[in-house]
Amino acid sequence: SIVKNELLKRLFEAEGEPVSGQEIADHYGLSRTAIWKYVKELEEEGYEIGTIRKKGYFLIKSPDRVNEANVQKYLTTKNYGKYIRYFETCSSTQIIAHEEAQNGALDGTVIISEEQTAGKGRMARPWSSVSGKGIWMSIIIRPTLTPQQAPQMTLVAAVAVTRAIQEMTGIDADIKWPNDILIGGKKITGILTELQSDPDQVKAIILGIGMNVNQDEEDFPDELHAIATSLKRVVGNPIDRAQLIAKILGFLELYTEMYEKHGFGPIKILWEGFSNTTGKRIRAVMLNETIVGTALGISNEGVLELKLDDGSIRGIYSADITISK
Ligand code: BTX
Repeated sequence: SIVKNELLKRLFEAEGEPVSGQEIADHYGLSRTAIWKYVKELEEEGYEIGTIRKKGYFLIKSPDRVNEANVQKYLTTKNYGKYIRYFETCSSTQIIAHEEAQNGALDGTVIISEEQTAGKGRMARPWSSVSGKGIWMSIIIRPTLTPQQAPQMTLVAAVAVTRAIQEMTGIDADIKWPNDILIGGKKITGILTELQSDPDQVKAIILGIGMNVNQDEEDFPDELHAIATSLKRVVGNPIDRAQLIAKILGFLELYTEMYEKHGFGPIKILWEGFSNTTGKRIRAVMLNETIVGTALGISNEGVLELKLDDGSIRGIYSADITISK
């Protein structure tokens, strides 16, 4: 409810100082008991709230949740994250975001869930999304782009996520073309870019970001032990997911705007600085064939350029790549 959000906002802003329940009650024409009921609701959601007689309520501790209030208190964006739909659990934030986009959701609307029961990667592969440990979110972006420019949004997002990890932890992650972010060779983040489009203009990009943040080893299914890791396992201590989400949204808004205004050039430079792909020997598995070559880099269109052993150069639009030493 609006009043509950306002109460929470004031509690955050007061940073532990008391907030007058009476004042909020007066402002919304409610009774003090109504405000007290919202306090009780917040306590049920895991907030610890203290009371000082005649002065009001103060915030002791907020729960480790990536809900609207916890994320928004860190936001510095213009649009991204102004509207957040939050779920304790859902099938896939991508599915919900597609529906919301169809129903007219605004640019920068974000769907976040503590858990996904049917998280998905590319080509309907499953994405492991255990409760309360990761960032499972989909952002609805309405950029002025043609459908041909949309795949580059994966690279824009990869740069944004990598910058956010860098700011939050001091660690430089590697981007593996096109959509993986790795630390020490293990996957920290996957990005899934989907489209709603007219023939010549993108209507919405549904950008799915799945980030392993606070999982311990036993939180991953067996088949991922060799290939996945979390920020907590790398850094050694838990990370504030809400703050990290706000940072990702900040960089994403910045770089999306940069891409719209100045084209792919500036993004390409940033991307190449983080890429672990350029110069490496690559095996690219595509739907109908597998080719091997040396990665020259990405083109101005975001296409991966491979130099094959016969000297010819091939542009790869979409593939799963493995990198040899
Ligand atoms: P991808 O197809 O590149 O990678 C999927 C592969 O990654 C899986 O086949 C599996 O081997 C591996 N994998 C699965 N879960 C994890 C994990 N938690 N950590 C590391 N590796 C894993 C990547 O697709 C794109 C993933 C996007 C996920 C987000 S979460 C929010 C949004 N909602 C949704 O359903 N998907 C996106």
